[in-house]
Amino acid sequence: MSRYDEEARYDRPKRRTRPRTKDRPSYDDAATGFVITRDRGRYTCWVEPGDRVVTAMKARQLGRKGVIVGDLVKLDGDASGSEGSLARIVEVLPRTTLLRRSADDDDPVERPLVANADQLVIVVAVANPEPRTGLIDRFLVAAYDAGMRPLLCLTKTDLADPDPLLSIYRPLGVESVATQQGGDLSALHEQLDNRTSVLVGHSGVGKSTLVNGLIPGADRAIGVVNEVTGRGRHTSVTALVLRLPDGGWIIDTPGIRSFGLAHIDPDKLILAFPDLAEVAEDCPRGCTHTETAPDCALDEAEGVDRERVASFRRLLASREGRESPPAQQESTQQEAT
Ligand SMILES: Nc1nc2c(ncn2[C@@H]2O[C@H](COP(=O)(O)OP(=O)(O)OP(=O)(O)O)[C@@H](O)[C@H]2O)c(=O)[nH]1
Ligand SMILES: [Mg+2]
Ligand SMILES: [Zn+2]
Repeated sequence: MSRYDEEARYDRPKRRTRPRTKDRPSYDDAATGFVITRDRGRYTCWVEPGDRVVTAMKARQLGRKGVIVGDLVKLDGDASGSEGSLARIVEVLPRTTLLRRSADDDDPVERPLVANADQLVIVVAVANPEPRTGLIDRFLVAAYDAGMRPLLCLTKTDLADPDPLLSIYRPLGVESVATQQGGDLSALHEQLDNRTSVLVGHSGVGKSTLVNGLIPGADRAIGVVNEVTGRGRHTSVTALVLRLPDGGWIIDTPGIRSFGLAHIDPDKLILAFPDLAEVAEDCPRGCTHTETAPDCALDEAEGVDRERVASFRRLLASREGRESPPAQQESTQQEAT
């Protein structure tokens, strides 16, 4: 019997008569790895001492517990990182943040995406593909829910003026930067330094292009946006953590078309709409803020952008599994691949 099997059995006694902590080996001395990418059952981990990269698999005792990009894990077995070696992930350290989504708004199954990141960079092209505020609002909800700072990054500003979008989100206190391929990225650098940032957005908005601009030699593959459909080609297929030259980490993720929020409490949606939250303080007690809610303050409020109210209500409605207006249906559509 291999050492692996023995340990797995030791960790999962049939009858637990003593406190669990006494049954478990202590991994205090084990190396700590930072999960930078995964491919099927293999996790690539970065280990600070020796600046080494270690390939690992999940130990049996973790059971169904997920290991995701950004996790800090304890590595047992051969964590040397030498050619052909394989370590075992025996423990996942508590996460400081967790970015997650559901496949769709009425699908309660949560899909954890990235752990321990502190900034969500919402990458939106000002053109090709056309920007959708509905998706930006969704990402803002997800960022606040995950405990992450949102940063709006408007790309392809050589193709169109970013000001109309900036004028919607700046007053809400959302930090933003505008970029273009080959242009000056110092404003973006400043926002990323010493943070762990996740880039999210539709396929083809230019996430990998940004990574290549920020990190000389990163060499992320870049796709072409289809002229007819305006869709990207889903060039990046797995999330990957890269180290920024001036400190901090950046995580490139595959493009997504939908970002379900079924796991988020409807009461929390309004956190992403501070302009509306203020108005909603005048709502009757327990107001659901939907279109049919009696005396909802959002109906009459002056100085409130009706588009914003509509976007908020579309999110609310989609959360409740109700029929959504066409604009929303389009932005939550699954990519047909
Ligand atoms: N005009 C223009 N094109 C850009 C700019 N940035 C990126 N592109 C182009 O947009 C296309 C898609 O870029 P990618 O970086 O692959 O996009 P992505 O967001 O990583 O896409 P996925 O990996 O599929 O999610 C490529 O053809 C880029 O050359 C820009 O600032 N201006
Ligand atoms: Mg990409
Ligand atoms: Zn209300």
